[in-house]
Amino acid sequence: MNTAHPAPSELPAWLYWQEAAPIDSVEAPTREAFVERWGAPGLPVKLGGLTDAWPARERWSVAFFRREHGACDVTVEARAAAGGTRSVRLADYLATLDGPTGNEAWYLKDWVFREQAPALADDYRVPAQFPDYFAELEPALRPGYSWIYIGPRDSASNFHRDVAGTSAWNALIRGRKLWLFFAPDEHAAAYDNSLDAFVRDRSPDPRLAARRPLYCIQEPGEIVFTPSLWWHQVYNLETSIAVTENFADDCNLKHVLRGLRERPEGRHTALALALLVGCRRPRPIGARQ
Ligand SMILES: O=C(O)CCC(=O)C(=O)O
Repeated sequence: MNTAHPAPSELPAWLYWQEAAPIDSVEAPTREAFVERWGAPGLPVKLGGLTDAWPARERWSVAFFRREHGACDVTVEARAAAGGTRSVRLADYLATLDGPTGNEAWYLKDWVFREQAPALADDYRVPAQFPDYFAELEPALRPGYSWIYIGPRDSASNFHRDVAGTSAWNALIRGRKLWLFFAPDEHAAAYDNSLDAFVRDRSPDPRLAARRPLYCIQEPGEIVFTPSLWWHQVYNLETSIAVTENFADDCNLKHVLRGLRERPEGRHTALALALLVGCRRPRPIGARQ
């Protein structure tokens, strides 16, 4: 008699894609190994062992943000598109996190904390796996792609791909997140930001339903790498606090240069980036000085 039971899925039962395939998950690869296996081919991966020494891992909690930064004004967004956005004091928003969830889950996304609370940047270190050309530009030319995300259970990001062809690392400090990734293949041309992979009680849009996304469940301390051009959406399975940065490196440079040039405010940054990288690259022997 066969008594084997299938392992219980770690995916929530309401998710349409119970057969989604997990992304790779590894402990602290070297930069070289990261580039070879995930950075250069442009594949998502979950990385452990990179945040253990960060002060954020100890310090950052809902109570910490309420106490230390509660006076900041922030903009939060409703899960339901019709809900729109509203401006609130951070302390007032944090006080609601244990309240109603579902479609009323307001999400603090893309908080540009470096403007209001720059000291928070001292609580983490950009991992060596993610050297960033933007960090080498003059401050006025850096696009400033560093954000904190705080949201209650059942809050979620929109279906999107990242700004200006950049890639991102996202470190979860508290909570649990479910990520879905849709590859930048021929189907991706039909996607747009109005899609929602996290609908319940009905099938998602046919443009998504026929695909088999990749997924991961991110636990505290883990970093998720999202390569350029991958469509993705993220769902907070528990109240979550995360910090994320989008960057330019040798693996995504051509996408970033194109992406920045398409944005009026990105043209100067694209030029500075091209000059920086051009000066850095070795010239062929015999090239004119
Ligand atoms: O953590 C999240 O909710 C979304 C993160 C994300 O998708 C992003 O930063 O692009």
